[in-house]
Amino acid sequence: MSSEYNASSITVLEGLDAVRMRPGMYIGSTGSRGLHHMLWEILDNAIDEAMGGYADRVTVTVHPDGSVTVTDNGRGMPVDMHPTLKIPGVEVIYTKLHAGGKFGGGSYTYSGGLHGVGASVVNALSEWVKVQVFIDGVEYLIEFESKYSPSKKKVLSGVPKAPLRAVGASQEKGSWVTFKPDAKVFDHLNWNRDTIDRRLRELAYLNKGLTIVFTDERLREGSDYHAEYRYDGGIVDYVSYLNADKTVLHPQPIYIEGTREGIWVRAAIQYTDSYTENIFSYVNNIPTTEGGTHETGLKSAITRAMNDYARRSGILKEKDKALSGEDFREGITVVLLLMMQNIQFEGQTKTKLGNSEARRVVEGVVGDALTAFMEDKKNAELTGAIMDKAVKAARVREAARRASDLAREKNSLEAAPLVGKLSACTGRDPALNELFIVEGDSAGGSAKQGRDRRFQAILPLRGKPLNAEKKRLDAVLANEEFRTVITALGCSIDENFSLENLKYHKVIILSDADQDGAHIRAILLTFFFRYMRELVAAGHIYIGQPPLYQVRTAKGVRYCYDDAELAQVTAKLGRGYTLQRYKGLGEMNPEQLWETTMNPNGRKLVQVTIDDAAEADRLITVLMGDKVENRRQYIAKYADFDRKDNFAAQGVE
Ligand code: 1YM
Repeated sequence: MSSEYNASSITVLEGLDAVRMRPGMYIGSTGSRGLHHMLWEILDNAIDEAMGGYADRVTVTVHPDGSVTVTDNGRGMPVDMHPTLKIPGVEVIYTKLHAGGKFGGGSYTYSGGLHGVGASVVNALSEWVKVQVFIDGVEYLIEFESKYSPSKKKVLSGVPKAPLRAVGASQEKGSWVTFKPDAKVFDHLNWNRDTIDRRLRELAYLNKGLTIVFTDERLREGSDYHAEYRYDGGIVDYVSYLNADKTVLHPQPIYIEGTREGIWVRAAIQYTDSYTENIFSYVNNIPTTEGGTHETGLKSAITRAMNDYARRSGILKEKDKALSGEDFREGITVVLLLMMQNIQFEGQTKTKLGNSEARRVVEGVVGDALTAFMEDKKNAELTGAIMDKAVKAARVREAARRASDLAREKNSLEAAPLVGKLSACTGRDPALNELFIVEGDSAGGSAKQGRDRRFQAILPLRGKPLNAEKKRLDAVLANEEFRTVITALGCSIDENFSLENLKYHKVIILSDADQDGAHIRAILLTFFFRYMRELVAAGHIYIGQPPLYQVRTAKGVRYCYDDAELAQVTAKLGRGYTLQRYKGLGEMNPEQLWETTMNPNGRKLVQVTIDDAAEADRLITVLMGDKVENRRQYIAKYADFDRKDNFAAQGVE
């Protein structure tokens, strides 16, 4: 961060028209995701300023008209003239595509920039942008707008309304940016408070000591939503937060920090008494949901350092086999954060780190730190507890393997017969095929008769599957209901999971609209999340929405999917209708079930996505874990919990 900025260090590539022509290429979509990317771009610049050590406070304010203000209290964007363009630095940043010290290297050593497209793209796709810069007691202002030019017969985007000017004296310092995304570009301007809130909290955890303030002014006057995040413990606080509803083996997470080959590594690790492993990794503040080289390095480090220790200390005798990585990761929660240049993303959703040097560096930093930690007499008790847990995990795993030959079983499940359970479809294209997992035999029967057998397969669940949250893999595999699901899907589970072998690209959970149905749905989601997370991440899991009511009149029938719709429909009809409330799927005959719930033309499906794996994990722990009191409180707080769960629900059909 030592290199001096001046306007000449900004490299200039091209103008803004290209962005208007193809917004999707620059921000991914013009839907909700693209809209929020606009905010992340501006926010990135503010966070970068804080990461450089120049700012300690960032604010985000959503206004009622759909505009958003982002501020930081840093150095302020450059206002001096660019030597060749002869316009102020701030104007270059907002009007020239790819302008920014970010791309020249040098000043922005660790710039995240998920999309790297920057402020100019936001300007190009906004109706207007207002930039205020506060430097040395002076406030500077420049405003941009996009508007139709009759002479050029096109929209000119992001044009300065007037040259940058000093508007007066001010005690502030830093940069303030207000922008209103163009309603002609975006499908809507509905900012999602939860999405913003979660991202800001996450950023506060990742940037120790930074204060992030969020205000949503869209509520009634005088009742703005207000949140303030600041974590002086950084990712250590983050891990404690993630484990708040679990029973931990040690109160204080293990903290590791180090820099090698220009890559900065931080990790916080804490063991719980659960059986699942949870690793949340980030590179330059960007979540790497699909993992990648840094996670591989982390895992190798843990396995190697802990096995070495087990040997040295005599826990493992000469004749003993080394413990497996899984054994050392049972019950672990890790937050791993890297800062590095030239990040390469791979994978289905481009959230998998590909840089090979990251693996080497993380393995080195974490391995050395863990070894030192375990050798330290102060940590003898915890080290012993970790070793005990791993040895126990290995023993259980070994016993299970011997009893049922687990490893082979995981693979052979695909071939196991499903006679009498699955009603397969005739089509052979997984991309078109749908699997309905249906609660109960009677509903299963209706679904089987009502379906379009060319692409719809039916799998009725007889009993309640067990709660995967409280069980190890061997118990999950021993469960009849889960075995059928795994066999039907064909993609195996856990370490053996392979998305390519998935036989149905839509997996639709269909359960009754009652407590039991909600429970079965939660159990299935927990299972998918714990053992087939990629399936959820790739958007293959859906929740079917059967109607709650049938309203019959002389003219025909209407189905209503919730109470609000029912109220609307009956209000319109006045009198002269009969109302039937469906208590379960089983009450519908095959034709009705097809018409209301299965027919792709007209049915409602809710797609289950993981926007935020860390938050989803915390929620599953609360809802499916052991701490009954926390669950009670949570449910009391969010009465419609199964809609608010952190699998973001998106209506798609
Ligand atoms: C609310 C958004 O953009 N803050 C911000 C941006 C910059 C600077 C400071 C900055 C950076 C540097 C030097 C440097 C940017 N500068 C550039 C560019 N907040 C917000 N605060 N002086 C000021 O990197 O050396 C791009 S962003 F291009 F000038 F380097």
